[in-house]
This record gives sequence, structure tokens and C-alpha cells, in this order.
Amino acid sequence: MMKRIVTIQDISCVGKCSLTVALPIISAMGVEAAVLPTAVLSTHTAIPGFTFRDLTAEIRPISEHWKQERYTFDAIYTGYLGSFEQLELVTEFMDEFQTVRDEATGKERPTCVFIDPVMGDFGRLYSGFTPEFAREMSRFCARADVIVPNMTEACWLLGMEYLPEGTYTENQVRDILRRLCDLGPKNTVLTGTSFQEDRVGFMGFCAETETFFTYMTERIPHSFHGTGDIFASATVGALMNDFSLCESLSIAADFTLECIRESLKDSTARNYGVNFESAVPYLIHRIGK
Ligand code: PXL
Repeated sequence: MMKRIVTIQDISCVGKCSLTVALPIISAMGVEAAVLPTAVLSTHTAIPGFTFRDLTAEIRPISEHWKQERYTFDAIYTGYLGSFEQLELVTEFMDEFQTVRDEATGKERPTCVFIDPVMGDFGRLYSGFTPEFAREMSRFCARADVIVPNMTEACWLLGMEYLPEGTYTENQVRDILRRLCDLGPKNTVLTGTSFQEDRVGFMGFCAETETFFTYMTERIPHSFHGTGDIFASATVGALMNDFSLCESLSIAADFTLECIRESLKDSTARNYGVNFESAVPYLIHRIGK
């Protein structure tokens, strides 16, 4: 039986982020991806002049229709969310869609809640986000099975000063991960973690088993927009293919590196995102499909 997830985030029409990467990656991994678009933008917000049409008013009617049709989801994956009201409505959505029905047995099991608390990078919030929103996002994260902030987002979630790369130790990251789990999520993963200039990866903490896990890959000294969304989408896809959390994150980290390599190979690559399309065959092979 094919798994079905719903991803809740904006659609940036050009720019290879949010839904335009989540959909193809998750579908390619053999998982049905339903979408609940929260806004339509001409491009992501790093490109000057972007348009923005809010779709908050659609969240409840869409969810009511799905409820009537008795659709359930194996996972709810949230990315970029733009307002307090959206956080509230998506929390309500999670209350409504807490379980998934196994069509074969008719039994219900919990829906996996995967939250990427998209808010910023390099110590700064993206255009339109405020410290108050970050505080609300930390409450929103409480119900997650997995959250995947980068260091900027982790610091905003905890209300602490940003720790730039090269200034933090492994012990400090462990402390951040424990404190993030104290907010409520079952597993916390810090992305883009680096303790050595030429290596980058993730470090995670599972609250239930009180265990840390780490995975580092080669670092390519280039920064690309949208890689966080690619990483999160591939992790959700791998989880839905029954890989463990740490395996899923490692697959996603390797895939993200492959995407960056593909972009660098291509001198015509557009600079608003990576050539993830060329790396999809690698990903499918990597998960044994
Ligand atoms: O990649 C995260 C993201 C998603 N959606 C929108 C964004 C960004 C990052 O800037 O602007 C609209």
C-alpha cells in the first residue's frame, strides 16, 4: 500500500524551494504527496519584487472536505508558514488528522508530524518573520515527532543569541538539542552543523532514548538556496520508505550533497536553487527503488 503524506507550505512558483521541491522529491521516492498550499509567491522571498497571495482562508475548508472524505495521512510535513494564524490553523489540522487508517487491517496508527521550522539562515530571519513569530513557532514545534531547524532557527526557537559556525562546540550543540527537545518534540535535528571547515552534516537527539546521533559529509564551500527544503523532503520520503530516522537523515544529507555537486557541474545552473532534478536517479538508487 502506497504511503500518503500531506505537506503544508507555500508554493514559490519559480525558485526551487518549498512545494516545487517537496512534490517531485517525495513522489519520486514512491510516496503520494498531497499538498496544502499556504501561499502563492512569484518567487521565494530572497528575490526582490516577489508577489505574495496568502491562502490562509483555504486551510479550514480544504481540511473539512478531506475530513468528510475520510482521507488520512501517514505523515504531516510542514515547511515555510507565514503567520500566527497559519500556525494556529495547522495545529488544528494536526488535531483533526492525528491518525492514519491502515487500509489492509482497518486499524489506526499515529500520523508522523515532521516540522521544518523555516524562519531564517546565517543568523537572520527571512523577510517578514519577527521574534514574536519565532516564539510562537517554538510552541508549534511541541507536538512534532521530528523538527529539523538550522542553527539560526534553533537559536530563534530558544530565544538565544546566534552561534556562528566555527564558534560552537559539540557540547554546546548537545545542550541546544536537549533544550529543543524540552520544548516538546520527540526528536530534534540540527542541520548544517559543522565542527570542521571541510565537513558538514547534522546532529540529532532522541528524547525518549536520550541518545545523540551525528552524520557528517564532505562540505562544498558554496551556499545554495532551497537545500534545507530538499533535505527535509528527502528525509520525509525516506521515513515513509521505512528507514530509521538517522538513516533517513543520512540519505537526505548524501542527496543534498549530490544536488550541490550536480549544480556545480553545470555552468548554466541558475543560482536560485540547486539542480536537484539531476540527482533524483541517485536518490532512487540510494533507497533501493
Ligand atoms: O526555502 C525556504 C523558503 C520557503 N518558502 C519561501 C521562502 C523560503 C526562504 O527564503 O522565501 C517563500
